[in-house]
Amino acid sequence: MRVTLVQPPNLQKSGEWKKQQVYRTPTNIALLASYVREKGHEVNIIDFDIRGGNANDMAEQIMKSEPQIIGFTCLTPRFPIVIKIAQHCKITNKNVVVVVGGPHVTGLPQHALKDPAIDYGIIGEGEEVLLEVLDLREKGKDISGVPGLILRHDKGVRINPVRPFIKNLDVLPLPAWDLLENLSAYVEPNFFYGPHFGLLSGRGCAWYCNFCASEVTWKRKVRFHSSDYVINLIENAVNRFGIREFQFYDDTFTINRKRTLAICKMILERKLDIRFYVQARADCIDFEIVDALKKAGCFCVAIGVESGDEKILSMIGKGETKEQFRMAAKVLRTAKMPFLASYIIGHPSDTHESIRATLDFANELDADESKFMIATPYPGTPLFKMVVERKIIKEDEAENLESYTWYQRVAANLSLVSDEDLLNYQQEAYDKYERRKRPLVLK
Ligand code: B12
Repeated sequence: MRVTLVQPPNLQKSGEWKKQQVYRTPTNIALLASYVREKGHEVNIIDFDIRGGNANDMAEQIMKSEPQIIGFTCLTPRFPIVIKIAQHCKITNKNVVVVVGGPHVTGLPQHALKDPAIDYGIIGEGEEVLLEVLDLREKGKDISGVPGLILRHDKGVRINPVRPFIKNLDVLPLPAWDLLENLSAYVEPNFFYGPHFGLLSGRGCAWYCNFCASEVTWKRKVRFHSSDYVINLIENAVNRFGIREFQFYDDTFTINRKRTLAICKMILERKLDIRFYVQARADCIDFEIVDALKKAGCFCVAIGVESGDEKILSMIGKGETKEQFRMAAKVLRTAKMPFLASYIIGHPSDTHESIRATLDFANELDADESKFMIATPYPGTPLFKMVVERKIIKEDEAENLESYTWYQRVAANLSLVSDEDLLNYQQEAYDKYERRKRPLVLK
């Protein structure tokens, strides 16, 4: 079958944040693409984060690839634009099949098909579901029993049981980078000298913070690629695509100490000469790990601190204390490893005092870069359940989904301060910490 996989655009490239040039590879669709291509299907990828345009133009570009099936990946704020693009595609060819997957659909499957332009949704890990759909359609067979599929049924919507996770992640072929049309577009000037790839060394997170959407798809289960697979992933990027800079998308790259040390050792032994950036947790690093990362080419460790108030930290389920963050900052500084700390403003029951404590804590930790997000209730998270229960939003409030972003918008406020104050605190923090930001790339 001929399938076109689409990354919809980010509509929020405006205001202050427009200056932040951040373009990340749609690794998820590159992975889906390579999986189904290996089994004989014909695949195209279009990344509208890079191309831009309006819904009509975008649909035209998609339809030029003459797809039989279009697969959109979908983050919550992009659901409305996915619907618009799909509607335009259907005007050109009403028989084209539109499938939507990704964190938004997995978090809110009952509303995935609310627009008739969307034919099917896919929940959870997508590779095997997509392949089964393509294989069955190719043979003209019924797909309604495919596990992980959301479909229309008896005037309603049926959500088939989610598929079990792939047991051994190493069976996955390397992402189809060759299908991304313009590799040089994936830049982030404060972090990387040139284009970079987003890599995954595993999937899932072992913790359960109330705002985080990781559990929604990955069910608090962490699966790893072997260190051999990770090295192969890097070598392929270096040797075949000339890419030497990477961001690991893993929630906590350092969760398995032994594997982290093994990967770092292999990077050195093979003289890969790369630069990379990882996300970790304060309680999953120590001097030996950070030192090994540094020697292997890691130039930044990102830590989610989230709040400077102990009660809030405990309420959100972070499972870490301020003292642990202080210790981690000390370890990172001793190892001369730059670090990025991210914070959330507007947690449930956050007050002026607790938000101030967060800003003060950011000052104390003095990370090389500090980011401040506004708490946003992504579908499927405990935070989302809270806002629905308290009737702050309606579960299917599709019109408002574009505001489900961490920056300059308040989607639903569970804190004890006003929306306006939240936005002001974010702006204050942005102004102060942007000025203090230490470049991770030396010009
Ligand atoms: C890289 C990344 C991005 C990149 C690229 C996104 C992308 N499409 O990959 C960019 C920078 C664009 C991005 C932006 C945002 N992101 Co982001 N991002 C990630 C990150 C770190 C990795 C994504 C990834 O590759 N995961 C691994 C792959 C294997 O998983 P996956 O993406 O879920 O894909 C699998 C399935 O979902 C499914 N699937 C996905 N798409 C499709 C499509 C089809 C057709 C099919 C069949 C299956 C399918 O199959 C895939 C393979 O198994 C994740 C965290 C994480 N570790 O996952 C957050 C994450 C996806 N992001 C998140 C958020 C909140 C955002 C923002 C909204 C934050 C913000 N700034 O406000 C923005 C979007 C802003 C906007 N206005 O549009 C949330 C998702 C919440 C949600 N419901 O949308 C996550 C989960 C972080 C978190 N832990 O909460 N992000």
